[in-house]
Amino acid sequence: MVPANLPPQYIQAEQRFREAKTDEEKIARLQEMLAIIPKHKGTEKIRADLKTRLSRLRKGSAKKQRAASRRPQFDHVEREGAAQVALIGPPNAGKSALLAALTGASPEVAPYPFTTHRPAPGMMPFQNIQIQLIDTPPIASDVMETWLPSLVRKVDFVLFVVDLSSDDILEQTDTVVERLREGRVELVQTAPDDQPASGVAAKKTVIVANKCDVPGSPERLKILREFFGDRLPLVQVSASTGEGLEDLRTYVYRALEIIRVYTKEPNRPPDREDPVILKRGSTVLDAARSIHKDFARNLKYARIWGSNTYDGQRVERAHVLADEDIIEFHIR
Ligand SMILES: Nc1nc2c(ncn2[C@@H]2O[C@H](COP(=O)(O)OP(=O)(O)OP(=O)(O)O)[C@@H](O)[C@H]2O)c(=O)[nH]1
Ligand SMILES: [Mg+2]
Repeated sequence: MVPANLPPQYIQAEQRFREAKTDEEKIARLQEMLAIIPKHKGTEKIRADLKTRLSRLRKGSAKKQRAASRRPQFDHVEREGAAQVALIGPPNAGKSALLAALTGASPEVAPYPFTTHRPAPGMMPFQNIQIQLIDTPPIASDVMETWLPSLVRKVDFVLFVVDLSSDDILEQTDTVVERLREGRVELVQTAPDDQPASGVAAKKTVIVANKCDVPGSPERLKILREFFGDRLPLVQVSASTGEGLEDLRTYVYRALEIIRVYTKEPNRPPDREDPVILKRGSTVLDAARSIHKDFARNLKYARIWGSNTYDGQRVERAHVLADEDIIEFHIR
């Protein structure tokens, strides 16, 4: 007998379950139904039934996973722009909404969890450069795409989006940290320069506390800060109202530790449209190398216009460049 008092969210989730095509999607939907269904005597049978279906699907899906190496692995997104940054986090935190707000891309945003299934890139403008952001599927205690940690390993920076409208914010945040750790990715405040190809990868991360527009968010932010504040830096934003998004762009640019350098030819103005992107600490020689290796070999000296030099100052190959320096190469 079906009890008549199932909430409308459950009926909707059930509808989505029926529309689900892949096993992973079905698993996610069943979990959603289990999370929504009221827990009392009247729903006991349904819950037991849901659990059985879930465990059957999981077994089947594990078997399929072992068998099918043809199963798509989305751990690689073609790099574009000045850097690659991943948006990760628990279900429904607003990762896709943030991608849309920051890049103008239009991923699927929905009021229920487990909406995103594949990495979706978009380009975020910052001043005169573009930074690639990648939206990813959610991480929860029992759902994480197998390829996700490996995608996170490859990015330059991580935006760890958490949900200020959720009462489970601490638990959700912890779960993401733990699950990635199992995937040998450690989210850290500052990462060392040289990362191992295998083993644990330390990824520079900021917690982006999203939905700061909702009631109760200041209190949840405070709790979040208490528990995670000394491990990871934290910024608050709202993808809905746009609050904090401009600061977030600047934050990302600074965190990437990159500089922009403009090249010019003698007696010509510099090209400010298309800067050369270099790691902070790069030298004149590094800049020449990034343009062409012959260029580096034949480089005699350079002239610099910028904040740390006087205009047109002649510098040697080992001179360290600053953000927005203009550089004129002189070749033998
Ligand atoms: N109030 C408020 N709601 C938001 C904000 N950002 C996102 N939302 C809502 O939160 C819900 C989930 O947003 P999504 O962007 O789909 O979340 P997600 O993290 O991509 O979810 P998954 O793909 O399922 O992991 C949607 O209903 C959004 O409209 C925000 O800043 N404030
Ligand atoms: Mg999403």
